[in-house]
Amino acid sequence: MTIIQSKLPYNRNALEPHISAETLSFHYGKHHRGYVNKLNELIDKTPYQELSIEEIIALARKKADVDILQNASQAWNHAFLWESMSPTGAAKPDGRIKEMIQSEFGDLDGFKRRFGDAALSLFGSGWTWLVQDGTNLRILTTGNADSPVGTEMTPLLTLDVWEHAYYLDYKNERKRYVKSFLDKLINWKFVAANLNGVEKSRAA
Ligand code: MN3
Repeated sequence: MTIIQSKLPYNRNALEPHISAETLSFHYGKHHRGYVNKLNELIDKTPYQELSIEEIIALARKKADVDILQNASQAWNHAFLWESMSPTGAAKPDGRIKEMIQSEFGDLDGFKRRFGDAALSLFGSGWTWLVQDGTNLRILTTGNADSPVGTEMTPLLTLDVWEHAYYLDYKNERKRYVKSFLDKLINWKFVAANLNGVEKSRAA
């Protein structure tokens, strides 16, 4: 089975002015596509070919197949990133996710502070995550291509803090990029839909 790159769920200029069409064109069309293509090369004529993207990640982690793990993880992480953002992302969390945020972080601003601090404190390249861990919410960072996929935690939201995600628009100002994401782009409907880890296999 060839891993197919997931569709971008909006137009390439849909996140402007926060993320430019140029950034999204490179990020989706070159970086994300590159990981998917490389993964397909690596798994060609191997037992990995029969597996879903999540199964590939789990098996590659277990067997320490680093190249496959990194490219599969990056493929999955980017598909999850596109869904984590929305052109109308300013909508606030509601219902169960709102209650969980209040109980873990005090309020939405408390969540933004903690998530922002995590994203800014990550040295070098990686990802910042909101995950569900049992009945609790947690904020995590993972270096380079790593991700919580295949662990007991359920990813709810992610932000890419590799420089390629923001350099064209924000240059070295990761803080302004993170603030735009937190204030303008988070797809809270997607976050809420991920609660409880409804099992679904994603495209890459
Ligand atoms: Mn990226």
